[in-house]
Amino acid sequence: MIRLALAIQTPEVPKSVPVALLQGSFEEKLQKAAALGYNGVEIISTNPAELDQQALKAQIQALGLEVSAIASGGMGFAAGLTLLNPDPDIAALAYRRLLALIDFAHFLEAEVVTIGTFRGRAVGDKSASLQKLGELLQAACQVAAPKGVRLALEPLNRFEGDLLHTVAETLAFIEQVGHPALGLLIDTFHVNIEEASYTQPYQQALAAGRLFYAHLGDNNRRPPGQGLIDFKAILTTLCEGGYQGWLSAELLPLPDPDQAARLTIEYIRPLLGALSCN
Ligand code: LER
Ligand code: MN
Repeated sequence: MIRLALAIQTPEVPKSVPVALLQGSFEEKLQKAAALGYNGVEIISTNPAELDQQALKAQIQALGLEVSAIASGGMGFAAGLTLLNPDPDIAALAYRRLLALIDFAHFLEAEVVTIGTFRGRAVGDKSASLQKLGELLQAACQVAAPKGVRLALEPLNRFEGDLLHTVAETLAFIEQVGHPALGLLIDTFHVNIEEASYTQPYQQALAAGRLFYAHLGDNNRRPPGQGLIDFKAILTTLCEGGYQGWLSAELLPLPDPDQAARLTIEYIRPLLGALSCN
């Protein structure tokens, strides 16, 4: 079954992440997600060691929610940490935090850790940077896989990254790294900028058995239905391709963080309900 989640940030993240949803304390966010009918939450964290993880897990479970993924989207933006950072001390700290996110995912029984902007930008030669990124992700996958955690690498549009924009090139990179715990996160917002089809990238990733996770946001990064993207076509492709993972709202908090969460589920639930596979 395809399940719905939304991205929320934990209290230790030092800044408001622009694509995190819901207002209030962390517990209030969880309550709102459950009340809106979401199946799970994608947790944006930058330093899980600062959290009372046991209490957080109890709150999540008490509400009947699951954790769809642990997201690294706050690392670069809010904590200044990127895996390819030109400062070796910062890059080393970023890698240690990636391992902490993997442990956090394991603790919360989340199957995925996302890698989007957290990879950072190329330092000098792009192929050398990709080589370095491949080595880091290979090493992280070796830690993650025995814990039942997988890494989902996200193609990013050209304005937010300079490495791996399309699904085809990200898939080729993933195949080259060659670890079964490394796969794709496809975000409709980036697809809309970089791809030539709304559906073919999903078909390609599914056919390769590498679609681990999906982000939802319209072309203007507002909630689905507030822009131009053909979500019915994308959901039909996912369904027909046998996708059994999460769809997670990661989008601008417009018109406000709570309404964006409500508008997303009000639009996507009926589309999902009409699918023969769900
Ligand atoms: C950023 O635009 C994004 O889509 C996040 O998932 C990246 O970390
Ligand atoms: Mn995304």
